[in-house]
Amino acid sequence: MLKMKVLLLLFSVTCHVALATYTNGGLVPNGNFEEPPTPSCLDGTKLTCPDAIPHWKTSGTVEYIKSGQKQGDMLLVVPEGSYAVRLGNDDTIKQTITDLTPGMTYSITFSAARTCAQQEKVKVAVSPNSEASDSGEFPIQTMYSSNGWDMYSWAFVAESSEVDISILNPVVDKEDGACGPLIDAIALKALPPVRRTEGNLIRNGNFESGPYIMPNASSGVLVPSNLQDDHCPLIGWMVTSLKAVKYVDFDHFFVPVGNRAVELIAGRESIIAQMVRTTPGRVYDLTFAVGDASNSCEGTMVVEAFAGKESFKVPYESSGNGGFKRAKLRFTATSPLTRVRFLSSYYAMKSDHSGSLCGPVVDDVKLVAVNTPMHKPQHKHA
Ligand SMILES: [Ca+2]
Ligand SMILES: [Ca+2]
Repeated sequence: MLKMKVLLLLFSVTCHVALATYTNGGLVPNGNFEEPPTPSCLDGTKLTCPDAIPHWKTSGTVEYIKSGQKQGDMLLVVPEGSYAVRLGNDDTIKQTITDLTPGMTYSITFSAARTCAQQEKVKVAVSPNSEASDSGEFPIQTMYSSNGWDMYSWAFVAESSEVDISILNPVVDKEDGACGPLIDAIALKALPPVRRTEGNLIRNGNFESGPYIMPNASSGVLVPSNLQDDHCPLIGWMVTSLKAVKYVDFDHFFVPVGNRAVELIAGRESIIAQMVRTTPGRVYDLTFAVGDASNSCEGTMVVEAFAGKESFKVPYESSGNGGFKRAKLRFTATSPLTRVRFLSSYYAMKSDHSGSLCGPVVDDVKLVAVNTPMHKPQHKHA
């Protein structure tokens, strides 16, 4: 009997571990490249075997870069620990991730640093993938953080328990191969569906469900633009603008409510949006918090909130030290689907002379139907 109990306990523990893969997020095996390549597979910094780095497969002339290495006069910055890889033209790194839950959405977070002034791009893809040419593309010529590298995120739905994740450097034009981006700190996080909380028609209005943020990374995570719904790691939301928004955490920033919020870092080019089911003629209140992330982003900021055709400007005076105010937009829905979106009217730059873009923070978004007798839907006779 006791043996049976022990076996059952072991079974449930094993099941729990298998189901809990990446529940709290974390690096993929050797996702930070700190486990070194086989020495015989290194020619200077160049990897000469496709399986030189433990857990990874590489193609092309991927380089293994040590922190402090020089490229001409430039000191190469490694995002995490002491080592990272550099992807030359058309180079790819790939890993097969196991024990994923089919049907579950996962976010990928990775760090990238450009090594030249030219335009650089990084592409992320997963396989199996029933959609053709369904990959994420990340332009990395705009640096948002002041330490020389940024964290990027993307999401995918696992179509199998085993998924190949590839990161590649597509050739934009014939350029210097030594200019390829440095890649480091590749992590995953499971993003289960987020239910609407009672009365609130917005999903994930508090932004608590989003991409993994490395505990020691103080720069926030970029959520790139123009992602299709199933690739946006901010569950429920879309980034519908040309530029990214930044996902910020309580450990390193001021966050109005809970542990996560969104910083609109690129003025009118940084837009988050969500489609909400509404009843035409019915009155709704859109409420939200506007603040600053305590990241030296000072001055007058304005957040514009849109609900369908209605819009509303919320000014916020930032001292750069954190804080927020609440705002409310009351509107009458004119359509069965209302697009709620937020943008920042102005561009802002940090006052720390880093030249980094920054902006207002949006959090705690709620859309609630208002029961006012004055605004009862008007029933028209056909
Ligand atoms: Ca590393
Ligand atoms: Ca929040």
